[in-house]
Formats: sequence, C-alpha cells, structure tokens
Amino acid sequence: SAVINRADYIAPAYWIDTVDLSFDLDPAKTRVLNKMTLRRNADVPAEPLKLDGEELNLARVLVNGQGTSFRMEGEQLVLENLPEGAEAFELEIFTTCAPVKNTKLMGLYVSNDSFFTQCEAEGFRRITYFLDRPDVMASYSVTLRADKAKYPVLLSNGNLVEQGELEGGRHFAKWVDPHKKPAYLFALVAGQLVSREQRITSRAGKEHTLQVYVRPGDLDKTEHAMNSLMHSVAWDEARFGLSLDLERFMIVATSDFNMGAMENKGLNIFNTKYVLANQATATDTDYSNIESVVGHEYFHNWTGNRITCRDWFQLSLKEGLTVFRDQEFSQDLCFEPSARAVKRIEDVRVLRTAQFPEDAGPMAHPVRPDSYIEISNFYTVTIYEKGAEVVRMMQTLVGRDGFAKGMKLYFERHDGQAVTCDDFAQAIADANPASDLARLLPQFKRWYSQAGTPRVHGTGVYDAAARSYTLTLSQSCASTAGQAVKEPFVIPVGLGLLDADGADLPLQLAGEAAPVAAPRTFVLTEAGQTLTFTHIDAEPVPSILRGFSAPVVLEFDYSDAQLLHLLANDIDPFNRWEAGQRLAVRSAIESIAASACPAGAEPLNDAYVQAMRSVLRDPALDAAFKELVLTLPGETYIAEQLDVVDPQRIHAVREAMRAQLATALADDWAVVYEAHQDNGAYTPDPLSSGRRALAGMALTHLCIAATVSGDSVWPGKTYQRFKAAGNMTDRFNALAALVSSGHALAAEALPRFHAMFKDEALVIDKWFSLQTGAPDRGGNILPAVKQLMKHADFSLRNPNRARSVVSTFCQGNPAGFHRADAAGYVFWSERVIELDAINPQVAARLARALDRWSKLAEPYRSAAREAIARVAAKSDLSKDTHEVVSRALA
Ligand code: B3K
Ligand code: ZN
Repeated sequence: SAVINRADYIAPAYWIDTVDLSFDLDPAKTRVLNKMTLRRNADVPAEPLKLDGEELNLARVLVNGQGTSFRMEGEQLVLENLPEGAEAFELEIFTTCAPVKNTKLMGLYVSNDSFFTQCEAEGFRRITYFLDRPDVMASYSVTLRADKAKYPVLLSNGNLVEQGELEGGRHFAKWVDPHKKPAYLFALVAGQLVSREQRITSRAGKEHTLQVYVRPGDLDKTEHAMNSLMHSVAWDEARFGLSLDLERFMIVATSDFNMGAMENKGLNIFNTKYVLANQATATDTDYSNIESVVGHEYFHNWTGNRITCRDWFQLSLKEGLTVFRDQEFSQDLCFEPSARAVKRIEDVRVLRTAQFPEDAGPMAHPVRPDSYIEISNFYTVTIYEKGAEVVRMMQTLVGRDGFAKGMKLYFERHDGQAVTCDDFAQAIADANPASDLARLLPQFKRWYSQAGTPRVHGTGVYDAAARSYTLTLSQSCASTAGQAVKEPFVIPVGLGLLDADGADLPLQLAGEAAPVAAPRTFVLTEAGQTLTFTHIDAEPVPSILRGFSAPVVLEFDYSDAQLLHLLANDIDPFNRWEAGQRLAVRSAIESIAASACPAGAEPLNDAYVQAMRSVLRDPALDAAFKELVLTLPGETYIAEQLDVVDPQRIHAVREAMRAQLATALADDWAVVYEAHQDNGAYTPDPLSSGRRALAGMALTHLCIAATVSGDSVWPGKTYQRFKAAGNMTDRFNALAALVSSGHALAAEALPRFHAMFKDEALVIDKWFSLQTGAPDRGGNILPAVKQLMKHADFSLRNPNRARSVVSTFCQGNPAGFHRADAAGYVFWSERVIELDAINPQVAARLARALDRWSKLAEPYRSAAREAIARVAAKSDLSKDTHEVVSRALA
C-alpha cells in the first residue's frame, strides 16, 4: 500500500468555495447531488482536478451546466478540460451510494433504521466526489429529502432555514452552515429521534438552543449529557473567552459508532456510551466519561473546527490540544484540590499504561508523524494523550495566564485557517516572549518530531560538611524506527526536597541570593544537568517530577524507606501515589524473578502492607485517592517494566498481591466498607463517586479474603448488595466483586443481571466485558469468550459489542489471552480477519493486541509472531490492518 509522507505536502490545485448538497435518502440507494463552485489555486502550478471518491456510483458530471469529459485514476475522478484562468466555475456531480451495505461505518450508513455519517478522516469521499483534505474549507448548504414517517427528523450542520412537505409522504429540510469547514466536519442525521432541549444565554448575552437527540425511550438518560454540555459552554467562555458561535448546537447518539464521538460542526455525533446515563444504568465512570467526551467534542468547536489541521500529520494540533482542554475542564469542575489530583493521576495512568507501550512498540510515532499508510491508524494515544502532555508542558513553561494569552494570539492569527503544530507552538511562545518556551522553542518542538519516551535518570548526593544536596539529572531516549539518535528534550521537572518530618524544604540553588518557596519547576535541557541546593541540614528525600510534569520515565534509586517517606508525607499527591506504585512494582518484579509463585505466596513486605493500612485509616485522605493508592499497578504496566514478559507469571504474582492485601487488611476493608455507605440521593460528583469506588474495592477484597478462608458472610452480603443496590455503580461493583473473586455466587448473579437489563444495550456490553475481562483461572476465560460469542445478544457488527467481548479479552485480559497453548492467538487472528471484512477500523485496533509480541517470553513469543504472520499473509487485507501487522513484523 502507498505510504503518505508529511514532507510531500502541497497545497491543493483548486479551492472549493461553496458546496450545495441534496440527498434523497434511501437505505438501499441514496442519491446525492453535489453542486460546487471551484477556482484554481493560483499559488501552485496548474494541475488536473483530482477528486477523491470511494464506493460511489457515478451517474453524471457537469461543468457550468454542460457535460464534460472525465477519467478515473483508481478511485479518483479526474477532470482535465476545466475553464482556464482565475474565474470560478460550477461543478455538478450526481452519484448514488448504498448506506445499508456500509458496515465500515465511514461515510453515510444506517444504524437502527436511522441515517448517520462519519467523515473524519476520509469518509466524505464515500458520500460524494470531493477534495477530501482538511485544508479545503467550503461553505455548505444541505437539502435532505426522505420519507416523513420513517425519518421525521432531518439534521445537518448549521441552521435550519427551510422545511416542508413533498409528494408521496416525503418531506425535506434545508440546512445552511454559516461557517466554512473542511469536509471531515460534514454531518447528516435522519431518523426517528427525540430530543431534550435547553435554551441558554451566553456571557456575551447571546441566546442558543442546545439539543440532545436520542431514540425514543432514551430521553430519561440525557440529563447528564445536557448538563455536561452547559458546563462546557460556560467553561470555555470563562477560561479562554471562547463563546459558542452557533444559534443551535446538537448532539445525536447512535449505538453503531467506530469510536467515542465526532465533533461535526454544530451536529456532534456520539456513541451512545458517551451520552446515555441514568443512575440505574450508568456507573460513576460512565458519568465522568460522558462529561469529558461531551466537553472534548464541544471544545473542538474552536480547537479543530474554527482552526483546523492543514494536513492529517497535524492531527495532534487539534487532538492533543483538545484533550488537554477536556482534562483541564474536568479538573476545573472539581471543587476539592484532592479531586483535581485524582483526575491527574487517572490521566497519567492512561498515558503510562497505553501510550508508553505504544511509544516503545512497532507503532511508535512522533506526536506529529512523518508518514502513514492509513490515517485512521493514527488516532492514537500518542496523538491524543502524549499530545496533551506536550500542550500541558507549554502551559507549565509559560504559566496558566501566559497560556491563555497564547491561545488568544493563536485565534487572532489563525481563526478560519488550516494550520500546523508549528503555528500553534509559535503563537504560545510569541505571546510569552520572556518565557522559557520562547527561549527554547526549536528544542521544545522535538516533542513533536521525536518518537519514544525519554528516560530521566536522577542521582542525589548529600554533603553534610557543605550542607548541600546535589541532584544530577540526565536524559536519554531509546531509538525508534527511523530515528536512531535522539536529541535532548526540554523537560520541565517539578521538584521538592522533603526533610525528615516530611515537610518541604525551601529551595536555594548555589548562587541564588535567597531561598524560593517550594515547589519549583526546573527545566532540563541538556543531556545531563546538576542542581546544587544549599543550606540543607540533613539528607532530604527528593520528590521529582511532581504532578508528572513531563511524559517521561523517571529513574531514581530510591530506598524503600525513602519511598515510604514520600508515600506518607509528600505534599504532591501525584508523587505520593507514585511512591506507592513504585513500591508495589518493586515487590512484583522481585517475585516475578523468583522461581515460582506458589499458592498463598505473599509478595508484599510488611512495611508496604502497613503503609497501605495507614492510608486506608488516614482520616485526612479522601476516598478516591485511597482507592487509587490501594490499586496495584496493572499487569500491562508491570509488563512494561520488564525486559522479558511472562504474562502468566505477572498475573499469578499480581493475584497473590491482591489476595495478600485482601487477607492482611480484612478488618480494615470491613470498616472501610461500612464507613462508605451513602444513603442519600445518588449524585455522580467526585466525592461521592470516590466513596463508592472505595466501598466497591473493599467489597472485592472482602470477597477475595472470603474465598481464601472459605467464609461465606461477605459473599452473601455482596450478593444482597447486588440485588438491593440503588444505583448501577454499587450494583455493578458488587457483581464485579463476586466475579473477580471467583465466588460461586457469581453464577447466580450474572444471569439475574442480564435478565434485569436485557433491553439496555450499554449495560449488556458491561455484562459481556465483565466476563471476558475476568481474572483467568486455569485457562477458563477463552472457552467462556467463545461461549459468549454464541449468545443471542452477541454481534461482531456492532463495534461496542465486538469490543466488549473480543477486545476486552485480547487487550484487557493478558493472562486469559496469552496462553501457553497459543489458543488465544489463534482466536485473535481469526477475529481480526473476520472483522477486517466488516469494519477495518475496528479490526486494526484489535490487531494491535500483539504490538508487544517481541518482549514476550517463549513459548508466547514465537506463537504470537506466527499468528501475526498468519494475518499478514491474508490477501486483500484492508490498508488499516495491513499497516498494523506489517509494522509489527518489521
Ligand atoms: N475527531 C474524532 C475522531 C475521529 C476518528 C476517525 N477515525 C473524535 C475526537 O477526537 O473528538
Ligand atoms: Zn478529539
């Protein structure tokens, strides 16, 4: 397949100024009339017009109303005899397509008898012939015609300007978008939908209508999405002075969707998973995900839509920035500082368990990639989450106000344009000329160009005679494909030094006249740098990379005692949590290295268990933070710390650690459980969800302890809780406690849960994934997965369902998946091939389950490679899957 290179970018030979689309919607054969005005781009050499198209039936092409000659070059429509000169001309193209056959869910498709579109990145070409690239921005007007009874609601971008009846029971609606946009932001929706509506007045005094459209029957699950949308509108005005630029803003939910949601101008289309919630069906996690995703898509209205990407290599321009914005939004909605810290820890956990492995594996790519085969493969944690960290570091270097000034300048310069990551960084730096960012900009931008996770190595030396503490920091970054040597990065390092009482010492560098109150941020720019702190009376414990101030791996040879000191005292909640994680990883690695992990093994040392007990009992800490500290590092995260990975051994050790925490702290878990019962009305705020999370964790440990001891009291209580719970979070946590501890009552609770929620697709997804992601016991999960695929509710065609069964198993259950008999890999290769024929994007995501095959111990390693080779050998693979498996084998 053809490789697209960033260096080959050239501006388009033509501009498209206006697009007038008419749709006659019919599932089997939709007719699309596309009337455009175009003009040559005088800045580039004359070229034929080459329009992208995919799976279209072409009926007619007219130029200025006259028939014209054209030819096909692959799937592109090529027009050569176009009017000369700078004059605009009209091009009219008539095509048809078959939405009901569209299983890729790109372009125009049918879901539950309604029509939806998905155009990013290159789906618009599946609707009509077009210059399907983000730097071609046009004004759109759209007329939709359809059967009125079947499709009473007809939506597109912008404002509804006309609607009415047509013959034969049909009707029409005409929409005009007042803003120019690239084709990837086009959307239409038609079907039987109902909406929740809210009128709001902006700070600027303008009135807007907000709408959330869902299927009839789901209206009682739209309140939280609407609240999240209202909060988003208010936040972007307050924090960045960015107001809603449309009279009407719509969100529509569909249950067939390849990813989370899509920021089409004025008409966001969402996976139901990120819209629908009520306390009976959604968990606290669902509520908080909905808030982030609604925020994220809304914030794209400025960062992505008003200013878009020049080309797809610049994807992080909008995605990294918008993830940063949604993270800040969620943090700003927290009233308590501790809740902000919890959000930060959760975000870092995602980065380190998903992005760090990506950066070290075959799909490693810079935040601004240099090449791709299929752009859909680059909607990655690197573009999104690492991209957000890069923006966060800019904010750290210029300060919060400086960053807001930078955003203002960015919009002054580029509103309405399609730009690059360089343009963004330049605006932030130019608005802060005296900042470290401005001084270091070219070097800072290595974060955009160099792939791989930098490692920062620290050593500390205390000199009692000189009363000084010298911290030496050095950085390195392993080579990645095509990038053998890495230049040093600009790394902001949040730093504090703790004294013996756990308090932060004032920080005074040698040469500085006076101490500066901690915390401070130092900027590491060299391969190695030394900081000497003076007036230090005793050896301190350094707290480095506070708040996770840069997306790096920090290596520091802490003693257990030092980590326990940080865990007990650090004023930085992130590093406090991190100290506990380091201790746990250390014990895990020691046990994994030891010859065997017999049943009843106790990998954790007493000091750690004691520290966990103190955390659980600490009245000053809130529940959500305790839950994070008590959560052991995941199996995937532990695997990344090892050179050779035996997933079975990691699982055995981590399960032994869980059992040990369950048994050793049994009395505390019981107290914690009883102390975190809320009897008031359900609210999904961070404090109450933290309490539910900790109570749920307690229940799981109590059930695990009971399975060890054979006691039946807590499993019984858990089953009662499962039956009587007043909200999904408590109910699901109880169910998960039974499943995760492997208690016999799970076999009674699971069918009961299914029967209770058989008509709630999103809950049934949870029911599937709870089982496919459950701890493997003697290889029992794969047979269960195969059995679940025969369930009447299973379908590979629905992405949410396919993910809840197949991806949860292959990507979320390492011990179930990596079997010595290779049956997990055989299953994986069959599913990848099967899905590839239906939906390449979903298949290519699943294909990445074996990204880290080369780190595996034998016999896994060879068997995994063989399975990848089997997929790669399949003829007519999609570009998507082909790119993933060929990179894995390279
Ligand atoms: N921009 C979309 C992602 C589109 C993915 C296309 N394969 C959602 C988001 O990031 O907000
Ligand atoms: Zn996005």
